[in-house]
Amino acid sequence: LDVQMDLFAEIERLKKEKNAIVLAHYYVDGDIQDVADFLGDSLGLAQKAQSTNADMIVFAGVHFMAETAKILNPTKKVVLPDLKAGCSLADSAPAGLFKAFKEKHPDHLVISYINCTSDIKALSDIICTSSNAEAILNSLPKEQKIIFAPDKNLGGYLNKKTGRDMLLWSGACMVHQIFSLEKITKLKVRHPNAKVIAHPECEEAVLRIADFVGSTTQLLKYAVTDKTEEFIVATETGILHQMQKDAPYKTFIPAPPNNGCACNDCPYMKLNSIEKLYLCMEYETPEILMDEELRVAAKKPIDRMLEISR
Ligand code: CIZ
Ligand code: SF4
Repeated sequence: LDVQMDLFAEIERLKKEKNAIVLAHYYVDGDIQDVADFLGDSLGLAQKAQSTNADMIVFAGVHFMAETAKILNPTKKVVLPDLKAGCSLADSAPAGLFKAFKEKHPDHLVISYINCTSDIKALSDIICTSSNAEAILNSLPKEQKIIFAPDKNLGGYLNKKTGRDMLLWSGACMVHQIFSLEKITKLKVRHPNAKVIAHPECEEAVLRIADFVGSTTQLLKYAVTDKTEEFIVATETGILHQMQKDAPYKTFIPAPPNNGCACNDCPYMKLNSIEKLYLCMEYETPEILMDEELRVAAKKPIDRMLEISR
């Protein structure tokens, strides 16, 4: 690539030329967040993908999110800067094993967190995100038997919050799973006025000491509007970019993981770069392509979610 090229200007030119929209998740690099037309968490991005008039959706996030955009927009071209941007949580639910598990519990409704493959979506009755999971559960009768997949931490948190006893698939996210309770506790001692805010994909022990638990968007809103000036943030570090932008005078400290690193990046989200974003817009590849039968089957439970959380 020509190092002199102004990639930001080129991306703006391509957006116009190709009637393309750039959707970015809060976990991608800050410079990509800044060139995006729309920034959001998985629910916000799915809703935006459904309502856009663009011809091409450029998805700076991970594969299951771009796939969700394609499921909702079969006639539009959906491109992802790097097809290797997968997800450890989605990988933790292989379709064959999950299908066998489901068949053992035929009287259960299957609710799956949107962080899963299209094969798992096709095996589900309703999709949810961390923003709307409670509302979706509350729309169902108390005695309804439910399988929740793939995140056991989010599932356990929801069981506790709603008083349900959902059967949990034992998946987890490698990023949220490895926050160190010990290091967060030490950090709290050094910052006695800081509040700990955490995503429900974190382990129960971390959620127990958190002052606030919420989805990516809820954490952002809380951090900006709460009167506290200092926060220890237990989720993917990319979200700090927007927190700092929206509340420049506040202090946001990434919660430390137990792997020796200072902060916690999702290696998949970080495969997105400005260079790859530009290249995928220019050459319209790699593209998300889907088998039509699978797409239709995976769309049904997403539509149910979008209806409930409109
Ligand atoms: O861990 C993720 O990938 C999350 C929390 C996505 C989202 O926006 O809900
Ligand atoms: Fe998947 Fe976790 Fe990365 Fe989110 S942060 S994309 S759940 S691996």
